Amino acid sequence: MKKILSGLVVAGAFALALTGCSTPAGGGADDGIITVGFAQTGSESGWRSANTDSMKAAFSEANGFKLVFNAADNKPEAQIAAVRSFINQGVDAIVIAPIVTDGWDDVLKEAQAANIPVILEDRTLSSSDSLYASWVGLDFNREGERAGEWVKQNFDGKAANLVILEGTTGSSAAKDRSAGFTSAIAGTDINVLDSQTGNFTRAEGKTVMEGFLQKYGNTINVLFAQNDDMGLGALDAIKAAGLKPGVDIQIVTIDAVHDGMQALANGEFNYIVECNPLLGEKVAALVKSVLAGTKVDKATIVEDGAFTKDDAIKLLPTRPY
Ligand code: GZL
Repeated sequence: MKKILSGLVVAGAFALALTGCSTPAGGGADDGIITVGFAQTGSESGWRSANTDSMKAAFSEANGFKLVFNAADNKPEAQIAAVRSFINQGVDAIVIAPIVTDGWDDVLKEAQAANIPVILEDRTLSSSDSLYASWVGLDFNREGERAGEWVKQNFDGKAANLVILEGTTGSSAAKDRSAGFTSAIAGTDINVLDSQTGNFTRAEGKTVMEGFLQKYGNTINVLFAQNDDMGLGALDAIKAAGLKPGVDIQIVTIDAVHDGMQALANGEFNYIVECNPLLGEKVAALVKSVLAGTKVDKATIVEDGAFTKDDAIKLLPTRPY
């Protein structure tokens, strides 16, 4: 019996070889499952967790995917190594949320040479857009501008002193939010006392804010944190200094994740500009379109809102993240 089975196995393999078992239209292995390598930044913030959850839910087996997930612990070199590993594994498509904008040309060229399409989600990178199929994300410059417009509206003419907690150095989110914010407060009498990266994390936001408070004391009137998590870390430092966040130091942040909206509802934050992390379904649809050879837009921007304390109180019970 064993001999017959082995004969059948050989014949089957031979038949498969004859058919050339080419990849079915729409990409994916012979069974139609699309294997996607996803190079995530890491798990630096509440936003990142919500984004990862959204991506894993969209790239499910039920939706026809096998997801190979890598979180690079906010280390650009580890993220590039993960993409190289996906290429070596022969995945059908690669998705990247680039930690920083630079250093991507070589590995993107390797993916192109391997005929593996790359789709970007969330942040962007500085390589030529001929090296990736499409990007879906947010308008970071507008997010920074909206935060600056709130500061201008509430503090222009008061010679207020402001400090900034910047996101990860070299990331498109930090660079573009800084550019938008700076353009919005141009021409006002607001003094930017200092601006330093807190790397989008609570811990580093707290440490940098402690340094600002030691240096400038209670002359600080306003904090612009480029994400909720750094703002939440700064709350600890502000309270430890005997100051009342939201009153002694007014705080504007970006993201609008649950804990940030809770701080806003509590009056510890004063304004939040949203940055929508729920990109998974859009990215999954893009991957399927690209593999099916359908023409796709090079860039898709997802709309953001902006919230006051009253908005947060009303929205918190039903917010999906
Ligand atoms: C923005 C995203 C940023 C968030 C941070 O789209 O890249 O990275 O604002 C996250 O919370 O860490």
